[in-house]
Amino acid sequence: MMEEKLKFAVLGTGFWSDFQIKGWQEIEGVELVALCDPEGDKAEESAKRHGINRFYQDASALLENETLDFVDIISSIPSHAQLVRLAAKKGVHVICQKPMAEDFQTCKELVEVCQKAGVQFFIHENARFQLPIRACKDLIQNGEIGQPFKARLTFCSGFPVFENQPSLANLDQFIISDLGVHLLDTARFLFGEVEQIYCQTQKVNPKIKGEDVANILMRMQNGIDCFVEMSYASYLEKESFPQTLMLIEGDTGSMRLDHNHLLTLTQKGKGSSSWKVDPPVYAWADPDYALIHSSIVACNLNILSGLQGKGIGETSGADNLKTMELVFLSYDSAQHNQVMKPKHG
Ligand code: 89Y
Repeated sequence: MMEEKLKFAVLGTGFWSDFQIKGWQEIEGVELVALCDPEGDKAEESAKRHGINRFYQDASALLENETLDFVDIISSIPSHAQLVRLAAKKGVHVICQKPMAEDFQTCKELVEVCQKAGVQFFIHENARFQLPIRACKDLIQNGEIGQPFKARLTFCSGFPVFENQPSLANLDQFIISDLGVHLLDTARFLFGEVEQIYCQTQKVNPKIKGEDVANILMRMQNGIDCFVEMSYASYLEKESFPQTLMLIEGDTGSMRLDHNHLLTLTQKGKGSSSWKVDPPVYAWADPDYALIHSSIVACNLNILSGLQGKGIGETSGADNLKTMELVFLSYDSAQHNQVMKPKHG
């Protein structure tokens, strides 16, 4: 017998939602039934672009009128909390874009609200689903570099992010909450939880509100030292947006993830070998973001398996709380020039 499709609505129809919707349309087992955006004709225009019949300006009206299994919240960061609460109250499962909320207290509250309402809560945190990052995790798990003791994750770019996403320029907290959240989650995915964290930030671009450079040093619970560096003020020989470059060292070897998804494995006594780990490129992807856009599909598939009870959705609200704690501890660390220790890891 054919399985019933899970019906869902998208809340928020800005720049990112087009790709998120296309990502869902790659996947069987779900049906997008309605869209909502409070701003002008945005929901109607998005509905036309994606062939969806029903659109709303008011999320409460949408939740009142539609029979849904879940919502995918792709709206502005300040609106996440209210929309998560609204959907949970209606007994609808929730997927919410990263970063979950503007402060840690609210993140904790949202996880609790969903738990109490008996609805599943996932964060669309897609970086850990990038194929080259998965390939590195496999190499670590297969023992190819022995016991890792040191890692560097680098995302330093001069890509004009504010052209496509102008709202990023107005965030009081910019690069760690928008981008660092991906890198910190990737570090947790690869190396486990964090013992302590120290961060320094800078604002180089005078036209934006928040910080655009952050350097974060973490000691992981298993003893690995992990340095995470990010910048949108870096004009480098090779522009690598939107790739996270990595160097991971273990006691019998190392791996380097380089530009154009080139992975190099070096093993003691055996030398080095390199190969490409290219992600699938979808026709609808923006070429500048193709790597991220392919990870949208992989992330959605994982969340869907969680919603259907077929597998474990890795990026549950409860799991993502640990990533969000690192985001806010990074800001605290930079503000007070202090090493911080997570409580929830
Ligand atoms: O919003 C950000 C994200 O999630 O990936 C890259 C980005 O588009 C700009 O930093």
